[in-house]
Amino acid sequence: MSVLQRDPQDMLRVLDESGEPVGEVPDLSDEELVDMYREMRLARHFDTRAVSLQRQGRMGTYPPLSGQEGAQIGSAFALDEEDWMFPSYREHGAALHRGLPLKRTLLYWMGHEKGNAIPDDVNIFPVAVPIATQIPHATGAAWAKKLRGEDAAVVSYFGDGATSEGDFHEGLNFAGVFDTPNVFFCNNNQWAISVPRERQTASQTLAQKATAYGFEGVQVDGMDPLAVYAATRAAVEKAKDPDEDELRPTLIEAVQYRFGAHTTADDPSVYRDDDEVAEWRKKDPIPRLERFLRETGRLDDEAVESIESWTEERVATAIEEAESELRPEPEEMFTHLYEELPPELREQMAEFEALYEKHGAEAFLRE
Ligand SMILES: Cc1ncc(C[n+]2csc(CCOP(=O)(O)OP(=O)(O)O)c2C)c(N)n1
Ligand SMILES: [Mg+2]
Repeated sequence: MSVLQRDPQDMLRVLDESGEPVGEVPDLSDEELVDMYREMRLARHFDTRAVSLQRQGRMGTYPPLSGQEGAQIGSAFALDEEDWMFPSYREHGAALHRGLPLKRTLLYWMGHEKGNAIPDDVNIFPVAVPIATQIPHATGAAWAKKLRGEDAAVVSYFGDGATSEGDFHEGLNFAGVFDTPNVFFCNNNQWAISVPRERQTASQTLAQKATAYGFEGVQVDGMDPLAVYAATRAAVEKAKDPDEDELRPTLIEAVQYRFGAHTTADDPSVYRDDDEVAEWRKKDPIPRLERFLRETGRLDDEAVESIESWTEERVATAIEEAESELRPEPEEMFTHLYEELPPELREQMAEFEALYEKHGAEAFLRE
């Protein structure tokens, strides 16, 4: 029986908090399992460095992902080459697995348009900052895949807060009716900035919302990368090759926690207790997978050390590359949205140019 065929309130688990298997370990090679760990370590290290760059004034703003590596890397691992990813603004780890260079992610958060230029061979849509807007986009893209007879699944990522938006309902409802190859991946990290999960919905789970749209919804331990992989893999396979009595879409609710602030512009200590954070830190996906890999003889001190130096080097190189790009000119903020600027933006640009001429570059560019 598929791991998706379960009560949406019965959370799927593979590893417990100490890394002991409590469910069926998915069929991944030793190398793949170690790579999963390696990428989670890379995402964590990237995150730590990115927050510190922002604090040093070297980056505009940044949404941290620490705590969410299991959900991001575990799910991204489950995609095939031809599949597509529609991210929110926090999916740096998932995007990294898909082949988006770290340098691009850094440039994006440094306010550089080049950060938005996704390489042609990387099947990822640009970051969506407006909450839930990527969900109907993903449904549309999946519908297009189906109409063209292309065998690909479309995974969209969004938060618990996004489930309160109309776009969430519209995207999932349409997907059910048109039976599109979508995987709706909800990162329930317990908070939408300062709004707790309980204030989003009176439903017991977010996964159960799928029942109303007519397809499967599964709750998974989002800090257990192997459970996340198992659920996402089953959903991706079903999206492309459903049984006769199955609908293609799935809603996955990955239950997890963000250890850090919502973004570097947020101070979580004003709305949540340190005790809560400490409780969730015990579920940290990285030591959990590490213990499992060590216990099963797939990882040792030497391998961990080499992974650590590899992550440090890769992140340092990406930072160097991103910082060596020329800073964008301020008027570039007008130049990339439209082929032809609409009149009100033309006016704003002219106004900006006049101010720039009057006050000079120093007034606009901080060094
Ligand atoms: C349409 C829209 N409304 C409000 C905002 C402001 N905003 C940015 S992030 C956020 C909270 C989103 O929470 P959630 O969906 O749980 O995602 P998380 O940040 O926790 O990953 C809000 C309200 C926005 N970006 N877009
Ligand atoms: Mg959230």
